[in-house]
Amino acid sequence: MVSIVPNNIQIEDDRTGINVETLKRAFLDNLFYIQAKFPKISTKNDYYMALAYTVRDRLLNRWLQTTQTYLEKAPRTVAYLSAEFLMGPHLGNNLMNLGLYNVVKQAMEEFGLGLTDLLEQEEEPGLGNGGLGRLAACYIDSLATLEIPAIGYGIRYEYGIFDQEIKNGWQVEITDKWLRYGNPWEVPRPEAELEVKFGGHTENYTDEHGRYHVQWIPFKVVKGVPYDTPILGFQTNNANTLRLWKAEAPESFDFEAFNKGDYFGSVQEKSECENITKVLYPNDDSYQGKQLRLEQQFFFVSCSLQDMIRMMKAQNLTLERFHEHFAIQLNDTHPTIAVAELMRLLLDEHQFDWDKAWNITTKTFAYTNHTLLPEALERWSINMFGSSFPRHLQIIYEINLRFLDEVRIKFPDDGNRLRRMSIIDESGERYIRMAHLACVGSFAINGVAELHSELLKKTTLHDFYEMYPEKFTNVTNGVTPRRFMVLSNPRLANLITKKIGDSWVTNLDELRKLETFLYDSDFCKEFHQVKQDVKQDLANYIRTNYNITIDPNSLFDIQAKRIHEYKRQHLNALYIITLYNRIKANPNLDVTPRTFLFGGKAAPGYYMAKLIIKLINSIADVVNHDPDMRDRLKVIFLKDYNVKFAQRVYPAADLSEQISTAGKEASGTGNMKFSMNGALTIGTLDGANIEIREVVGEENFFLFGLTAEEVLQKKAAGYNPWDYYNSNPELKLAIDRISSGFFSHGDPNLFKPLLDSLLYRDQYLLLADYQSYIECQDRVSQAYRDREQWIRMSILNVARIGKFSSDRSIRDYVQNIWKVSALKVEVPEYSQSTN
Ligand code: HBZ
Repeated sequence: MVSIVPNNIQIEDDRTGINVETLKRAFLDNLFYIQAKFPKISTKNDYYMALAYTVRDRLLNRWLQTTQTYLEKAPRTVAYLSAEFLMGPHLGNNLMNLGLYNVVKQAMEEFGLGLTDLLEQEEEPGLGNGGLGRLAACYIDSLATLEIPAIGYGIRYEYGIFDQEIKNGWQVEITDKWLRYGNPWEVPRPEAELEVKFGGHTENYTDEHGRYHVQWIPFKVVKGVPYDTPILGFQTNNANTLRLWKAEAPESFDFEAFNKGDYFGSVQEKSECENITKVLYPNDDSYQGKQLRLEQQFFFVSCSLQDMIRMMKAQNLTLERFHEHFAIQLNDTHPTIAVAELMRLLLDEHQFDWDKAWNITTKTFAYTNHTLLPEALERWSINMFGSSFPRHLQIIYEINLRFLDEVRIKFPDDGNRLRRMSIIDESGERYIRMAHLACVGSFAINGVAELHSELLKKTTLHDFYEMYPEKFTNVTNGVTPRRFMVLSNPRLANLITKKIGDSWVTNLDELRKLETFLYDSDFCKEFHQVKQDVKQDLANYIRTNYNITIDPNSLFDIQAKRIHEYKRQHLNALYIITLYNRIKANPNLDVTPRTFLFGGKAAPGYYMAKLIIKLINSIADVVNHDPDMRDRLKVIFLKDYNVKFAQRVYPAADLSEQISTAGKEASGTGNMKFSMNGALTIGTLDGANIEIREVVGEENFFLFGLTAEEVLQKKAAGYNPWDYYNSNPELKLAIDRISSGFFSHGDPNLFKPLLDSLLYRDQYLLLADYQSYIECQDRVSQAYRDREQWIRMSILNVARIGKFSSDRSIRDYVQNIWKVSALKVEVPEYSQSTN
């Protein structure tokens, strides 16, 4: 293959060379020519930027070679549509993927700069809320590593998920100005901008052949500008693209006509256009029917579909084969308006007839569901939807009409079924049910863990399962071991590689080989030492940032995830209070010292979640200041839990809290990241916990609580939380401690909403699971005392976790859903010596 690097760039050129001397020269060059600084006046951020550009230069060849290869070969391509990509910092990941980590570290050291310091400087792109957004990030990592042609399409939010501060124990939200100092990893492509229409009305016309057509006359048009970020694979030349869309105002003639003579009005219109991609909605697992959110969804979906059509045209491919060229994955219902938009593009802009367009559309899309929580299912009021997307509303009505005819044929005389399945909810004010549209418009529907996929078929999507059983499948989530082991836990990664070689990084099942060393006392010692060292790192971090000293010999018990009642951080809190009460009652009690660490953001409008944060901080206040607790119990709420910080947290955990009410957590992915790093799990039979327990072995997993089925039975039988409160003295004491004002400076009202919700409703069955949980926690404390046995359980968790690599998940999608093939990219070699 011919090199596309300009031929006046030579081997060891400043932009490509990868030995220490060249890297140093390139770094100073970028500091000078990009940051316009010399060392004496440079800030840490200048150094970070200079290094980022130095690294970026070195990945461009792979990226552009990949683009060229895909353009030439026109392979079947995955388009992963997601309103969220929670990427985390890029620098370390790119260094690792380029194989430049160590040589760059040395180059920086020769300048007296610490690489870890520079890595810390990167402001992470927090373009997601939690699990769903991070899953998208893990998946594009694996797609590149597995050499699958793929594009990630999403939104370039100007403000990502808010930064969290804690003031007086309460969460305070701070705007995330992640672009403030520039983003060296993105390349704007203004030349590839597209137009997206909003509002207005439709008009019918008949063409010269007497064919009937519909035209959408929009109220406004917004420009979508793509910003591209390269996504490197590990140990491969393939580098895929993450293409995020930014909304801008057009300066078109039409647009000005709306604002004739009204300068301020037109500037206001401009900022209204740009509002579309201003900010990420900070809700996870709860839905808010805001028009702007709907507009965000349509905006990025329309840009992405038009982009795909444009690419096919550039490759001289006919749109009749759209579904052969692209497999589009819908990451939850957020991009589901794509079903209607692809229909519109084919019908109205490319003159396909309905049947042909529908055939293409339904062979293109596949839908991943991430939740069973009814409050999270998206539905848009017909009025709101129709006012922004009048043409799409017509198309959805037509899809529904034809769909209900199909249902009628398969299930005659079943009016209730028709009402239940209709894409339009007509039980009161009329709504569009996006999950129904996704099911009808997709050829595949999957849940994200085995239990979740089964429950989907049995409950939320039961009717659709009966209608289209062949569409349903499961793909259990996975996470990338590159970021969450190699990068975040180099000590552990090095130890593993020393024992079994490094092929585990791309073939995680190889970790099984570690089982050979289970009774090798030197290995066990080293393994333990790694954990202790990493815990010491976290302890140092906490001392520096919180001025609290924690003991690395205590059991690090960590619950890190979004705050939600179904995730039951307050059940964990009840156990802490129980331990506190026991020690107060018996100050000489022999307890296993524990450090309870929490991290996670609450949706700003979710009052109960915010109250849970306040409760944890209030308990921490009392516990950490009580001399009776010294060296036995510490509680810390770690603020602003994000990807960067998560990378410090997972490696340091002894115990991973995965304690959601069974049937509520679709999968969980933190559970996998903890386990990969040798934490043992205390968990319910929920989401992927079930599968984790299956592979690591039930003797290496702390199980408690009701099963999903028992939860349903209990509720059906008329669950009464008071029965548990009245019959369990430790539970009663723990709750009474809170309601007495003990943790709230005597104020009995502060936590009343939380306690009332537990005692009068307890939707998530905390009280029912309390006894089982504390008994299980007591078993954990006992087990931790047998150091050697604990280490072996921990090793087994690492050794058997291979299934939960996102590489396995992506292979599942590739084989069972997308039917795409890998396409290896060749890169003409420069001399790649690092010495
Ligand atoms: O998706 C999570 C599930 O709760 C978790 O169990 C699963 O492991 C993970 C990946 O499959 N769901 C989310 O994170 N959901 C959201 O963040 C969300 C964001 C915006 C919404 C709705 C949900 O409008």
